[in-house]
Amino acid sequence: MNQAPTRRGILAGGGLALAASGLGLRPASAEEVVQLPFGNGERPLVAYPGKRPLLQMTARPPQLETPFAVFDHGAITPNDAFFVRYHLADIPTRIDPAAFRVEIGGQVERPLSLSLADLKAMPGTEVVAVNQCSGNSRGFFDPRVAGGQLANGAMGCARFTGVPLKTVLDKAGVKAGAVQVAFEGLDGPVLPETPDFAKALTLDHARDGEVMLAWGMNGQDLPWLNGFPLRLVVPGYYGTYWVKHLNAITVLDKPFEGFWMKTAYRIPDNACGCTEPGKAPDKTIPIGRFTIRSFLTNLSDGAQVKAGLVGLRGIAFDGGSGIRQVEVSADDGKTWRPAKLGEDLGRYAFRTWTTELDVTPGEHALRVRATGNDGGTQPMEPRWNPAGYLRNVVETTRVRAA
Ligand SMILES: Nc1nc2c(c(=O)[nH]1)N[C@H]1C(S)=C(S)[C@@H](COP(=O)(O)O)O[C@H]1N2
Ligand SMILES: [Mo]
Repeated sequence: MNQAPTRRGILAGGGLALAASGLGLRPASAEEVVQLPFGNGERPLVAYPGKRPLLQMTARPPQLETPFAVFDHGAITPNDAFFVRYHLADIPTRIDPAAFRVEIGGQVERPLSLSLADLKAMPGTEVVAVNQCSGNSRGFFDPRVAGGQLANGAMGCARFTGVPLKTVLDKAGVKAGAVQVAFEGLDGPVLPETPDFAKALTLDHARDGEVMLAWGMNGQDLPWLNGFPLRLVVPGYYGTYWVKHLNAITVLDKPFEGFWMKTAYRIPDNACGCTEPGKAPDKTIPIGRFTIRSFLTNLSDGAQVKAGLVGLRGIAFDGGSGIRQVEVSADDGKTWRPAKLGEDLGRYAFRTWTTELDVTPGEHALRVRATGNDGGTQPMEPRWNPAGYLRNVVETTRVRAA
């Protein structure tokens, strides 16, 4: 951060400020520490402005994981519980929404500088979509891999309100020969040597009508730490593309070569996106859509339950085909019983599910598996890649019934 942090919520000029006294907020007490189930998994629970206490992975920049129990409360993740991921320590702490502009330039007929009011005057759109960090669940990789050691809380699902990126690109008039669109936000590196965070989509993807510029999340302004006042929403795609505090959109006539596309956020170029554990891939491609996942949310590993009928519930999602089926198994995957799917909030959303299982006294390993409308499903054994991305093994929850 270059500016002195401020405690004032609203500045004299009418701008909003991140009312954090330094992104070095500390946990209120030593009890408020969560132990994630892997090495170096101690996380203080810290409440940042606009957020309930979340698992703090790093303080500068803030990287906060959602406590897993939140996902048991339904398909929508509340704004104050939504995870936070940043790469660069110089995150914006003051933004005047009235003065804010997003610039659309590069290979366009008419470069634009749009205010929030300009965007809100355009025909709007909404989507309920999951945002998940590529490194979600990285802490469970074995052998372990470098990078933020996250459990399963670097994901969330919200209703986003905004305008299709296509509408804005059409207004600017994309020139013939354009191939990609690059996106940048207001945050930046502390050291000039660090590459600024920028991402790109192919022009076809950028114009698919689903990628959107969002200002609203669950009926409110975007939380500060989730990209106030404007962010990119790329349904079905990993969070790395969901650029926050979005203020620059550049249409390109050649593929974007920035560090965060060319070097980082790449997966093995093969069907499983995996390599033999410990091996580097021969060839990589940029990460894209989510793998399909499902979770049991009402029982945690090691839980004690009463023998007999046990209610199970959870969530599932995939990269956008939508969830066709969720099944549970209590016999190491030999037999599966279908769960009942909850309300369909759209093919990019968390899909809730419920079922009951007759549990005899003793130890049980409960497994949950989702299948998408595209036929995709989850592997029984974890797959590995050096960056710790794409994790989607069938999750196992061990319970004891008495
Ligand atoms: N401006 C900006 N946008 C960003 C990032 C960033 O570091 N800076 N990180 C990306 C990554 S990797 C993820 S996973 C998502 C996380 O979104 P959230 O913090 O709103 O949960 O933001 C994306 N957008
Ligand atoms: Mo991410």
